[in-house]
Amino acid sequence: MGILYIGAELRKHGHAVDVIDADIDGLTETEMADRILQGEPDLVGFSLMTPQLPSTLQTCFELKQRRPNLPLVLGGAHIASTGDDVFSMADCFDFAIDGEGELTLLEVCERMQEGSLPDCLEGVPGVLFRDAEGNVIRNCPRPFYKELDDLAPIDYGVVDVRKYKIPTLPGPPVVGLMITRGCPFKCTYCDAPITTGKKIRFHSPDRAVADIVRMHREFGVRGFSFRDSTFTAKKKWVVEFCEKLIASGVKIAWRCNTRVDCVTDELLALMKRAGCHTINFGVESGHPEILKRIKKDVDLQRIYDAHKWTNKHGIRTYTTFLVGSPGETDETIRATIDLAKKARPSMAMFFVTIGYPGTEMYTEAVKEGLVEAGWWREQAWNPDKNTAFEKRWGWSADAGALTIPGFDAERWQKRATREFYLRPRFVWDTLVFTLRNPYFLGHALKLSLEILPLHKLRLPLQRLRINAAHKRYSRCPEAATWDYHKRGSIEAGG
Ligand code: B12
Ligand code: SF4
Repeated sequence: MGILYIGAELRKHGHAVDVIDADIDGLTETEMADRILQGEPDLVGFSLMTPQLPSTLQTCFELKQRRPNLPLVLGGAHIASTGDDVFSMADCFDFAIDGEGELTLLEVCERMQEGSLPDCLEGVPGVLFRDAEGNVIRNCPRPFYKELDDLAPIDYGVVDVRKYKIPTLPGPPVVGLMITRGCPFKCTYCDAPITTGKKIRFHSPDRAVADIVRMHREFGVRGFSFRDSTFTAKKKWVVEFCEKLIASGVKIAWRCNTRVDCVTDELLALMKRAGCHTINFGVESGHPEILKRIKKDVDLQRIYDAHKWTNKHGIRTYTTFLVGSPGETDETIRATIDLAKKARPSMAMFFVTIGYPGTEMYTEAVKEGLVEAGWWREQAWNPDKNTAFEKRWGWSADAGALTIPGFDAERWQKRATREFYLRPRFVWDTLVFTLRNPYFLGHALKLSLEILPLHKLRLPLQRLRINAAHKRYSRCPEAATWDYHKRGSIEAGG
């Protein structure tokens, strides 16, 4: 999504932009490099989260082999959380951008028209680069933008919007939107305040609604996924936004992420009237000690209340939990599973806790020997370890998972998923919902295939599916041992 915002800003200033979504198109690194070169670009930018590091470096490496002088730039959450670390891993890219990229990349593009790399990067805030002598230079950071409305609206015109969907929302197309940036909370496992700032910044409700209406009219978008870290952090803003959305008359379904202590019964009623279809509550644990330790300061009663109100208003709840946070034991995870069943979210996901770089949890886990320092340097995709669920959603990672002594996170993850989904209450709720909302049928069927122990039978059809997923997700098998420091020899070899 970040890259679509950057693309919009560049286009606004007259630059031609092409966006390739390797995840949506299921491209391997070589296919990605082919597609990039077909477009004959002057500059190529990659957006990467930590799990995408091996795959991105592999693509850069292939591009440098084939076109050594093509400038390549890295940006995104991984760079924001690790800074210049990537320079010590590889030199198959030219520079990197830390933080929000719209204005930084625009400035770089403009400088590149007059000067050449790397000199033209000197002094551009937010840029990290290697100078002519090979020293890594870290320019001063660029402050987070204060006025989001000054940025160009996200531009979905550069991708095939029909490919974007979320199985739990009516569509396609269903597109992502980021109406606010930043998060004031302090959850120890979360990277969002680092990558987007600790102070929350807002688009004006007028601008947000105008963007939605435009996308609805221009691309027929019916479903929106608001990816904001904590969408309802400021109640007054949400009320104004919902009222304006209702007044616009546009009929859309949307989902958002928030915390249980940032919703009220009254606010949820208004959100429902404005088209809110699903809320993703990040609950993480059902045990007060773990909640305290990960600095998710909410009390258990609030978790139940928020689910009760949300369900009452007919908004679906999609609730996420962590398995294997520091201090986790069989007893604390049992409390989490029991809470998940009792709170009755429409869907629940149980993720093995990962210590992402830059987070407080990472620092704590390294100190306590729960994760290896710099684990991302050695990571590789492990298609067999990720659940079918995660694979289909296109997001999966197992590197960086914490090792909690005496606790088997993977086993508990599977058990929690089975216990949650294989309950008569869940089956009944989902059946009723599917009968009322036929679009959900496909998803409900897939869900049953993934959750029921049927997959153990390895039906021929399923084996085909698993093989296809394997091909798609087993990107870059050599990544763990790959030596990306090969540009010099490539250049020497012509
Ligand atoms: C939306 C979202 C998703 C979506 C879509 C992601 C996408 N590709 O667009 C989905 C649901 C698919 C997703 C999945 C995952 N996500 Co996510 N996601 C987010 C979320 C909520 C918002 C990101 C966003 O779009 N922001 C809006 C834009 C404007 O900001 P941005 O992306 O940061 O981009 C700006 C800058 O980073 C920079 N930039 C970005 N790319 C580039 C590229 C270039 C060339 C340049 C110059 C600059 C630049 O400029 C952009 C504009 O200002 C963030 C949390 C948050 N609130 O920030 C987590 C977050 C980015 N996700 C995270 C993670 C870990 C994941 C997963 C790995 C989870 C998992 N374990 O499976 C997966 C990985 C997916 C994959 N295929 O590999 C972490 C990243 C931590 C890290 N160190 O990498 C975050 C920070 C949340 C967290 N856990 O703390 N995610
Ligand atoms: S988990 Fe949610 S509430 Fe906590 S810091 Fe991250 S985005 Fe904010």
